[in-house]
Amino acid sequence: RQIVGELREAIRSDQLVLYYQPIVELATGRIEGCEALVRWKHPLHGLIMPDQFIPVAEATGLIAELGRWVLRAAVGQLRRWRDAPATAHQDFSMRINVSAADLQSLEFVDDVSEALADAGLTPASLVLELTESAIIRNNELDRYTLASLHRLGVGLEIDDFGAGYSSMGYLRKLPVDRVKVDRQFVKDLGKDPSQLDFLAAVQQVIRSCGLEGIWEGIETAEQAEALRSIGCASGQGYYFGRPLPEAEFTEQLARQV
Ligand code: G
Ligand code: G
Ligand code: MN
Ligand code: NA
Repeated sequence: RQIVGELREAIRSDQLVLYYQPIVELATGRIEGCEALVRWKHPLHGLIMPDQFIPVAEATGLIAELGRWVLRAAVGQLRRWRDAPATAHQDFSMRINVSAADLQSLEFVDDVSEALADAGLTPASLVLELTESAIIRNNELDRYTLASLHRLGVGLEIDDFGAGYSSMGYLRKLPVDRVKVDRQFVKDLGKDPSQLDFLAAVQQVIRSCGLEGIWEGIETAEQAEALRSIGCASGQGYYFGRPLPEAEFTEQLARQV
């Protein structure tokens, strides 16, 4: 279809743009990292959200090229923030969303490694977010890629945890270090008093597996405080900041340093 050609052209002519959403340390409010979220600045249709074109990219094989663009752009941005005195932040990490198809690509690990080396960044400054559905397929190539990425030293995070048919079993087996809990769990906070007990139990499971939890979809101060009160370390959501273009996010970062 026409959109496929346009998207290919968009990747090559830099019509894609990254927005950045803060990830915050709940105890202090400090921005500890950000998630890069891609948008398409279409010359005629304006800003197009990823749910409108990521599925197209995945269905047509363009996702590999798109993923490489996102990787390069995100790593380059982190380099710029590290170099600017106002934002030079020692343990600030960049997160990117990785598609299931990326794990199937034999070059993916080399792409990540080269992008980091070219930008002069340590692997630990990059975290890859992988959806449960991508991880759970659990085939040989995925396992090999995950193990290689883990060995390289980039952070590996399960995204949208609990959104699908989650299996607790894999939390202990996979070489991941973080779990981002799906926002539906936080959304239900306040509806029912037992929901906080439930979230505390989820948090315990994550901890007992030696993993770090990141809680997403935090939209109010009450939600942030409730999560902090049960010992959750990190959060993300509109309460702390919406995804913002480079200039605005840079201001938000610079303000706190
Ligand atoms: O950005 P939004 O705020 O609308 O994100 C919608 C969805 O698109 C999310 O599920 C997110 O994981 C996905 N997404 C956003 N940016 C990227 C990206 O760079 N690569 C991939 N594969 N998915 C992305
Ligand atoms: O699926 P993934 O977690 O990668 O993508 C993040 C998506 O969640 C983006 O579409 C982003 O805009 C959205 N998002 C981020 N914070 C909030 C929030 O507090 N509430 C809601 N409803 N959506 C959010
Ligand atoms: Mn994500
Ligand atoms: Na998510």
